[in-house]
Amino acid sequence: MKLEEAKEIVKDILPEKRYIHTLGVIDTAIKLANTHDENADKAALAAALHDMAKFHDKQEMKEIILSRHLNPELLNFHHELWHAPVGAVLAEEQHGVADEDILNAIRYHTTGRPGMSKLEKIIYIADYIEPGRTFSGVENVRETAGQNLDQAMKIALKQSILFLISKSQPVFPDTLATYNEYMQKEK
Ligand code: DGI
Ligand code: FE
Ligand code: FE
Repeated sequence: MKLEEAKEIVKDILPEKRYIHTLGVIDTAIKLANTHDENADKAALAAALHDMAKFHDKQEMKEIILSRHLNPELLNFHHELWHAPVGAVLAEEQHGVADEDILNAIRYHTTGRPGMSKLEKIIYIADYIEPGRTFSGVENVRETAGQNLDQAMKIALKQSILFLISKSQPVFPDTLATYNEYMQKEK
């Protein structure tokens, strides 16, 4: 699929604010890909589609999680987490995206996972730092992302988990496992 085609698809299904966020993620992902020797076309396509299921019907998402045998643990957590793995299913099944790295970048953009590829890290970070993000701490990750993706992941994961804890929210196991991986290896 071409980037322009992906943009048309999400422009139709996302509210304007979310579409503008998506454009910010595309732009940021292309820049990070160029800086860190990743394929910028793949980064742009993954970014364009990353939130495609963000407003998908909750019941339909539940059915997709069950019927495609996705991690059943998802259903014990907030439905906000479902749009990432469900988005990967829709990208593959409805739009013919076959590149496993692109699908994984969509699938794990919210929680991360241990052993993330460079593309997965780029989408995770681009989602976190795109120009529309203004929360406190975003600058820490913006400043670092151009130099060192792993360092940026470390900061983003730590801040995300602290944010969830400050809201007394449960933390999904993949998010904790990713955090642990980054804090255990010397990066
Ligand atoms: O879809 P976006 O808003 O662009 O960003 P995202 O895909 O990173 O989703 C962020 C939302 O997901 C935010 O509301 C916090 C929530 N979230 C992320 N990780 C976890 C989580 N919520 C819970 N309960 N547990 C998590 O581990
Ligand atoms: Fe998302
Ligand atoms: Fe997003």
